[in-house]
Amino acid sequence: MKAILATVFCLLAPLAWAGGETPSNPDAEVYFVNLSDGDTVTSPVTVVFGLRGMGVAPAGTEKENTGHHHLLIDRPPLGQGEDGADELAYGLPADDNHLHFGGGQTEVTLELAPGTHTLQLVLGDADHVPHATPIVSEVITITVE
Ligand SMILES: [Cu+2]
Repeated sequence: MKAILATVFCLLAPLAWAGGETPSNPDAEVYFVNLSDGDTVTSPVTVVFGLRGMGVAPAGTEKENTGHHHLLIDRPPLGQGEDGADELAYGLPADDNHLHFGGGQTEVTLELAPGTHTLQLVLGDADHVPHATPIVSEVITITVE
């Protein structure tokens, strides 16, 4: 039984960390256009999403090398945290820490409380699942005055 379980985990683990099933352009990049790690800003904060090497398409669009933006706020980097592996395999939740831009939007203006906040951009496929390989930005920390 132990041997069988070990085999199952060996098969599943690489898949879970590889993202979903939609292939990405592994050279694609998602990035913050107007913010850098360590910036101090005032609320409301406009965040502009940059993407090169792939295209933006609304959620539900099954088109090669496209996806829609997600903004992760104040949570561990994609793939980490309690639900990290599940998010890579099955998709991102939608809540205050996970904003979806399923209309194909490329910027947002946020009300953020004073203090420090982390932000990370993640591209998701038609079903909100990160691609294989996942296209993610660096995690930046900003301070809201
Ligand atoms: Cu989404």
